[in-house]
Amino acid sequence: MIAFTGDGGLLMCLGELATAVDQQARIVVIVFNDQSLSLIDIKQQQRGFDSLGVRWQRPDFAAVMTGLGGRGYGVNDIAQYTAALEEALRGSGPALIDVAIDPTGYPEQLKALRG
Ligand SMILES: Cc1ncc(C[n+]2csc(CCOP(=O)(O)OP(=O)(O)O)c2C)c(N)n1
Repeated sequence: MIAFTGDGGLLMCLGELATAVDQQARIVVIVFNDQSLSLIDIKQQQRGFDSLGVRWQRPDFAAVMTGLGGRGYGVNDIAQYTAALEEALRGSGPALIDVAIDPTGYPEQLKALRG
């Protein structure tokens, strides 16, 4: 099984990674790590509010997963992502791929999608 999540979403249920390791679940968690609750951040900006409580230092989720006893990979580009995904799917037990994402293009993207 492959699960995709944002960093905010993963932080809300981080303990589940420990359960996945405990159960040796066959799951690969892919986290799009943009250091923010972007959806909320964008809504704040659109309404002219200050960006408040929605950005943080980039968590190292690969290190978290490794610390819990699982396999963790940190990636910054497509080549690293592909290699990590292949390795993650080959091994046993849970794995996590922490994908560094730049959120600066989101507002334009959202405007194009939703108008
Ligand atoms: C349990 C729970 N709490 C709060 C929310 C409200 N919420 C919706 S999207 C979101 C931000 C998610 O952030 P992230 O996973 O980093 O995704 P991004 O918006 O950055 O793509 C929040 C807090 C929710 N959906 N579920």
